[in-house]
Amino acid sequence: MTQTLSPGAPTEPQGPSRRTFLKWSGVAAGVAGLAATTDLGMPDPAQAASTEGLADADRTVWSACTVNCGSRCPLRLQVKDGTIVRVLPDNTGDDTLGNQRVRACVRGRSIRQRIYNPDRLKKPMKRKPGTKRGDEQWEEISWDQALTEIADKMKEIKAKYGNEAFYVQYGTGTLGSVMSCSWPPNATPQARLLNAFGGYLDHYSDYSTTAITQAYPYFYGAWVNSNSFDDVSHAKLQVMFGNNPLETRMSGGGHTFVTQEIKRKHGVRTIVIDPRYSDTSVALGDEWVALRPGTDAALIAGMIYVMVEENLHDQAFLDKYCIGFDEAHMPEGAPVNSSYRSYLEGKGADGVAKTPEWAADICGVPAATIRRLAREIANAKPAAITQGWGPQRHANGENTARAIFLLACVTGNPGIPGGGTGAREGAAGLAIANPFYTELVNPSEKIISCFSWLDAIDHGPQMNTFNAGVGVKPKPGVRALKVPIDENMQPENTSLEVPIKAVFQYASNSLVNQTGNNNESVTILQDESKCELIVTTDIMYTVSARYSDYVLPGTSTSEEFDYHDGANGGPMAYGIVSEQAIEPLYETKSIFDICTELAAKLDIEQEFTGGKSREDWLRLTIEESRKKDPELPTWDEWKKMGIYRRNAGPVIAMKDFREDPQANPLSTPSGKIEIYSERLAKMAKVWEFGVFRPVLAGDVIKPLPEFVATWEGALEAQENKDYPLQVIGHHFKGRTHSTYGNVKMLKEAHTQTAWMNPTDAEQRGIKNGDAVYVFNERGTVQLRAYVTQRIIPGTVSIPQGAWYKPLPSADFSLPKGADGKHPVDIGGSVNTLTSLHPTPLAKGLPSHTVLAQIAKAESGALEKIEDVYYKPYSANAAGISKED
Ligand SMILES: Nc1nc2c(c(=O)[nH]1)N[C@H]1C(S)=C(S)[C@@H](COP(=O)(O)OP(=O)(O)OC[C@H]3O[C@@H](n4cnc5c(=O)[nH]c(N)nc54)[C@H](O)[C@@H]3O)O[C@H]1N2
Ligand SMILES: Nc1nc2c(c(=O)[nH]1)N[C@H]1C(S)=C(S)[C@@H](COP(=O)(O)OP(=O)(O)OC[C@H]3O[C@@H](n4cnc5c(=O)[nH]c(N)nc54)[C@H](O)[C@@H]3O)O[C@H]1N2
Ligand code: SF4
Ligand SMILES: [Mo]
Repeated sequence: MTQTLSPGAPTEPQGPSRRTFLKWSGVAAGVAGLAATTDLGMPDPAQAASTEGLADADRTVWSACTVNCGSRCPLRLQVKDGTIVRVLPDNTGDDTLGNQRVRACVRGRSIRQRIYNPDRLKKPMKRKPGTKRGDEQWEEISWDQALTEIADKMKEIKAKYGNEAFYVQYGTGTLGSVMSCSWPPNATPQARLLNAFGGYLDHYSDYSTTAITQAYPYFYGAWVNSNSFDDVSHAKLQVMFGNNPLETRMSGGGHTFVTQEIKRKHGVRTIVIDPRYSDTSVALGDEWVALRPGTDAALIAGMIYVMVEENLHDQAFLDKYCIGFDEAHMPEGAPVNSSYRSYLEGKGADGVAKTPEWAADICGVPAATIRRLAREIANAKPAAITQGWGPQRHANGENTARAIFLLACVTGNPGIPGGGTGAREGAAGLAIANPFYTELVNPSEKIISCFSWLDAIDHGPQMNTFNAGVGVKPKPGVRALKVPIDENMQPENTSLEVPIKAVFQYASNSLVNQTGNNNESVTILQDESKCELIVTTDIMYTVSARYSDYVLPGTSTSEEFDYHDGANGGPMAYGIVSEQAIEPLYETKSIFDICTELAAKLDIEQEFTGGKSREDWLRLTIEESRKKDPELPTWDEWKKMGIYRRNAGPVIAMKDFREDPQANPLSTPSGKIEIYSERLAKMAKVWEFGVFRPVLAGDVIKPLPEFVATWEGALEAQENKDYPLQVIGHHFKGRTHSTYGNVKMLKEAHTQTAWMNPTDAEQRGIKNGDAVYVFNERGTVQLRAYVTQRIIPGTVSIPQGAWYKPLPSADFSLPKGADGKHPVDIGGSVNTLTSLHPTPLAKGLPSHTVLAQIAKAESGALEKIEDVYYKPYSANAAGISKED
């Protein structure tokens, strides 16, 4: 079942010999300066006419970068003697909106260093019997042995616990593919395999948007985007809350291009609200509003207070389209003084007026600035208000997300050109069918939040809807409410029956590294009486691989062919068909082949493949899509063109609702925008906190999008003497999460550092570039400090995704307050500091809610960091085939 380049091509795995590889990497590096493109830059117009890339390459094939950065870039891979020697960007389209050339960013252009990386997994591996998960003692075994043992264990677990003991882990490393897709979980080969095997426990939401995904149903009824970024041309003002497309959507034909092109042509004034002076503030911002993390809802309450006081709010919009803003527009039966206006005026339960002065104390933005911003945002008609997902990745991120929606509504912006919903920007796209995944359905009814799996391993059968957010399975493709609610709007309770006993993870580094609290995660996973089987398929020897029982070497996108959906933040809809550039390296296999072979061992091969090959399924995918959209190219045409694009025009979100709310009601119970949610009011009464973890400040469900002071939030930071600094972990250009995090040249260009304000640094005797410890009760990391005015005082940012590398604490001179209980993470993973305490409603990640302390490290620490940082991560694991 190995994918071959053409009939008759050798099917045995072929790694490039070290000699061939060195020869061609040498040539490629040597000619980089002469070619029409460089590995890091844009095409050089002066040389565009000359031969592009390597003149005597055997062939150039379309491929793609399929990681989860929110962009999707085609790559043209040049192949010589079976080895990829150059990576070229898109050379089609141009620089007009709707026909954009989709230029890959620095990461995509360094993909060769990821394909031929010393950390590449080469053979199936089994944790040596008698060793602990994480001991990194491996036995290389044959595929047959690996899959036979996994199948036997699966049968045993199924017989003992049933199918809900199987879990497909969250993972987004190849979400940009169809046949190799890793997300959404129910549209992955592993899910199809488990469906054929009798089902598995599914999860809802995702690590990107757990809080906002569960906030949506109670405000807008369902997920809506905001208008696309090209539509900002019609806005008078752009306001971005924690939205950083210039770093999180780096494709040169995508959001980065669209936002800058609109700014260049239309000059729309842009305000960026972020604790950091992000790359987006640098490139697009006319004003940076620095606020304390987790306080947007307070800032917004302060602004809306001014709008109401000065009658600048859009009362007509609120009356016609919303419920809950004032006492005259409340659902029947809501208590008196429970409207948002009552909350502002101090008539609600807390009795406090939400004046700009009140807000300033919380968020750190001066009251005068709040007044000025309120007037400007209310008077700019229309205003394009968007949020990234940083604001909601907090302890009560659900309320923050709704508060930003609310600002868009109070200013009357949803559904009109130049306006928006306060959600993240939308974009044009192609509607691609997905027959491989829709055909076989998961018989299991239960579903948990994506962040609850460690709890379900630990104490699954005690978890239910009210204490842990256990839900019932949504309809495929519907990102909606998972908490069942009866006809009287009363929530119903559902329980898990068995714990998770088997975890399958593919293109994911979320076992340990991307979930949170690395040290606690390791402790839960090391108890083999809990989770009995962990199977990881990846291309790299990742942090998660270290803690697995079986590690299966997967192929990378360049060793496969597939279809990839585009994403650009603007009017262009596009998709990419990639060709296989090289034979699978070493003994790697595609996830389709792995699942097919495992299915055979489970006697369900026919059910899994449906009697079709990988290519048959891809052809069917395009054929089915063409039934709905006949303009799309056929599979064979698409293969030749690589990228297909068309201008689909701007997205104006909620246009139908704005034009006729009676004919196009929302899916909320009232059909309107619900500023006050009766369902949340009812859920608040039955929701239980503190069953598995202590109840902390902010563990509440509020019917209104009010500010909630949370555990380890801005207010606790001011009280906490031991850990007074708020820590966030922004998404970083050096990596996509952990992916590309072991590419040496990217590490050199984008070093892992803790961003901190000079005020905080001076107080601690820390200078730019010093090695520091950042620590709290959950762990200690060691990394370099980046002392900069680009972050608000009192806040530190450690870019998320660095590879957790724990070393014994006895080898370090720990500062006061850092306990020796935990190892010291010298890789600088922010998840060594984060908590597993879930958000109240969504049971989601609170990744950006952390308090910690910083201290300067002992001399010699910097050298130690450097030494570990630049080494392959597989260097010290026993039993893994190393580079020859
Ligand atoms: N503290 C903190 N933690 C966070 C976040 C945060 O903001 N702060 N953000 C969260 C978010 S939004 C997300 S989406 C998650 C992401 O978490 P993950 O989805 O786990 O993301 P990655 O770390 O990129 O892991 C992807 C894996 O896919 C593998 N992979 C890449 N390409 C290929 C391929 O071609 N073939 C195969 N077989 N494998 C491949 C990579 O080697 C990598 O191990 O992290 C979350 N974690
Ligand atoms: N280069 C790169 N690009 C990526 C990724 C990556 O790892 N690297 N990951 C991709 C993925 S899967 C996702 S989900 C997206 C993530 O996209 P986002 O979730 O939007 O990214 P973040 O960096 O978490 O947050 C965006 C901004 O919010 C700020 N912020 C943090 N807390 C707050 C707050 O309380 N209030 C306000 N107003 N701002 C706050 C941060 O400083 C940051 O600048 O990015 C995608 N793109
Ligand atoms: S990381 Fe994202 S922006 Fe960069 S090449 Fe890959 S898909 Fe494009
Ligand atoms: Mo994400």
